[in-house]
Amino acid sequence: MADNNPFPMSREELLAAYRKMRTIREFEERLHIDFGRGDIPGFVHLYAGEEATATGIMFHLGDGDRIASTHRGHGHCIAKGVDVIGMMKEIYGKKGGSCNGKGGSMHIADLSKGMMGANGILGAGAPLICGAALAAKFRGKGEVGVTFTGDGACNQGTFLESMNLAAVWNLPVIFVVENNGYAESTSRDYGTAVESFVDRAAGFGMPGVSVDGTDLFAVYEAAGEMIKRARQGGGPALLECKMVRFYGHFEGDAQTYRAPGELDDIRENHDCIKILATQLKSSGVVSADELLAIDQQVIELIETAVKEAKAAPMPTLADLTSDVYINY
Ligand SMILES: Cc1ncc(C[n+]2csc(CCOP(=O)(O)OP(=O)(O)O)c2C)c(N)n1
Ligand SMILES: [Mg+2]
Repeated sequence: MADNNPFPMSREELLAAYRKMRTIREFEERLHIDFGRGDIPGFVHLYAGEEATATGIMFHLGDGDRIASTHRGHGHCIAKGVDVIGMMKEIYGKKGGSCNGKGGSMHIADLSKGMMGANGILGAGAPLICGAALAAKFRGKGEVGVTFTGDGACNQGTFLESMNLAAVWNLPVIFVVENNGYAESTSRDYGTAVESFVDRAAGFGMPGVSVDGTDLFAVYEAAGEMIKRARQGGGPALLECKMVRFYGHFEGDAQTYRAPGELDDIRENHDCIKILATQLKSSGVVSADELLAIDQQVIELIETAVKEAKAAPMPTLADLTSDVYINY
């Protein structure tokens, strides 16, 4: 393999990033199939297509850094290090899941990993992360908070109020706007007046940058600078990541609002994993065989996760009242 690495990550980090992205994709593709078979209860929103954003950002975070996620949160969880088998059990509604099967897809949380929770309420992650960032500021260890918000949810008052609060209190928060072009079936341009979400950052006195969210390295570098600045007391920033989603808003969405050929174009020309794999192979830093080996290991991991999720017991009636209140 060539010594000459043109990427902003080491060879080991490149392989780890590829593994994360493939794990998210395989997890989501499998949920798509299993949900279609009727195996999964509840509601599921898939993150497939958006993997480069979660991975590029989370690479800079440790367990002490907090994130607040969205209704489309599986990718954030996996990138932040939440156990994949526990997540699969959770989505199947089983005991032993990340929240013992009582949360499901939209409430996966793991505080030991700094993952404060997926969230079914649009715009609710932003005020939560301000609280976490305020605590981090008082602790003084340089920890940061990152909140993810979709292009639709950015129009919620909670999001805008949180940006103001974070700026006034100089909190270590990164507001990540995941702009996938749609809020359910409403296109971004129909629901939002500004050209770019970055235009809003100046209105709250913070820097903002817009990147191609399907480009792992663009996300990685922009997030890295903002996170470093926040750790050093520089305050909040906004990062817009423009991206695509491979599936409908939710599983079962007929997607009649898509233009003809739109999905084919997305899969063909805007697949962040395909783009990364091509870059890695053509640079000579990573071989095709190394990537294939990772693909195989990821497929086996997800197969194991599904088997364990199916075999795990359901929560009992007695479990209904546990974990409701915290004991001090
Ligand atoms: C406060 C609130 N209003 C409305 C909804 C219903 N809802 C769920 S997802 C969604 C669209 C979100 O779009 P966006 O923020 O762009 O995120 P994406 O689904 O594209 O990731 C809506 C309107 C909700 N969950 N919460
Ligand atoms: Mg959206």
